[in-house]
Amino acid sequence: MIEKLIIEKSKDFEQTLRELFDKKKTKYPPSLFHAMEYAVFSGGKRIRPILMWLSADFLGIKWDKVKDFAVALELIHTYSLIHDDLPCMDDDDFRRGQPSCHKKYGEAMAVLAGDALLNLAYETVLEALRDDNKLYASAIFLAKCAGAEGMIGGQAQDILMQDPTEEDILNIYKKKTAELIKAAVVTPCYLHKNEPVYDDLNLYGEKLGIIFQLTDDILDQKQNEVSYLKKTNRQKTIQKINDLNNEIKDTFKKYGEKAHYLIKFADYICQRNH
Ligand code: GRG
Repeated sequence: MIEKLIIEKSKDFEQTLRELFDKKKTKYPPSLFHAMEYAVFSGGKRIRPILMWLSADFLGIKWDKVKDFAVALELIHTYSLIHDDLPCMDDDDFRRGQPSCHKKYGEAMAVLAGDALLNLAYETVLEALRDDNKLYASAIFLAKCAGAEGMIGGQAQDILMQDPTEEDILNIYKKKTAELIKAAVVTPCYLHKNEPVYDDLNLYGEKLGIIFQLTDDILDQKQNEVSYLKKTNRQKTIQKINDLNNEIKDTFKKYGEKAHYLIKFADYICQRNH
C-alpha cells in the first residue's frame, strides 16, 4: 500500500536528515543551528524525497546514489518555506500549525537560517559530486529548478502579477511549486541511459506539481492570495486535478506494473487531506 510505503520512507529519511544535523551541531552558531533545526524538524511531510525515492526505484537506480540530492531538495524546500513566511513575502505567523521560523527566532535569524539551509543543500550536493562526477548533470538540473528559472522565478512572478488569468495562475504554479516536485522526479534520470523516459518523468513532475498546488489551494485557503480555486471554483479545480492525473495515467500506462507506485502516489496526492 502506498500509505505504508510513504510512512516507511519518510521515517528513514528523517533519520538521514537527523544524522546530517547531528554532524553540524557543534559547527554552527547555536541560535542559527536551532532556527535551522526548528524549520527542518517541524513535521514536514517529506513528499519530495519520497518522490525522488519512487523515481529512482522506477528507474532501477540505487537510493544511495541519489539520497544526497533528496536531502538537498528537502533543505531547499525548507528554506523556501522560511523565506515565504517572512513579513516581506506572505507574512505568515504559523507554519505546520506552529509559530513560523521568524516568529520563534526573529526575522534576522530566519533569513540566515534560510540562507544557511540553501548553502548546506549545495554543500551536500558538492560532496556527492566529489564521490561520483556522473552526478554533475543532476546537480545542474536541481540548481535550475530551485533558482530564477524555476521556483524563485515563479515566486517573483507571483508577487509581481497583477490580475492574473487562469492560465497565468497555472503558469506560476508550474514554476513556484512544480519545479521542486519535478526536481524530485527528474534528478535521478541523469543516472539512467534511457533518455525517452526523461520526457515522461518530466511530464509526471510538472503535472503532479500543479496538482499538488491545486490540492493545497483547497486545503489551505488564504484570504489575500490569488489562487486557481478563487479565480474559478471548487468544481473546476477538482476537474483540473482529475484531468492532470488522467494525463499522468495515460502517459504511464505503457510501463505497466513498473509504474504502479508512481501512479498510486499521484492518486494519493489528488486525494490528500493534509
Ligand atoms: C521564498 C525563495 C522563495 C520561494 C517560495 C512559493 C514558495 C517558494 C513557497 C511558499 C509556500 C508555497 C505556496 C509553496 C508552494 C508549494 C507548497 C504547497 C508547499 C508546501 O509543501 P508541503 O506541503 O510542505 O510539502 P511540508 O510542510 O509538508 O514540508
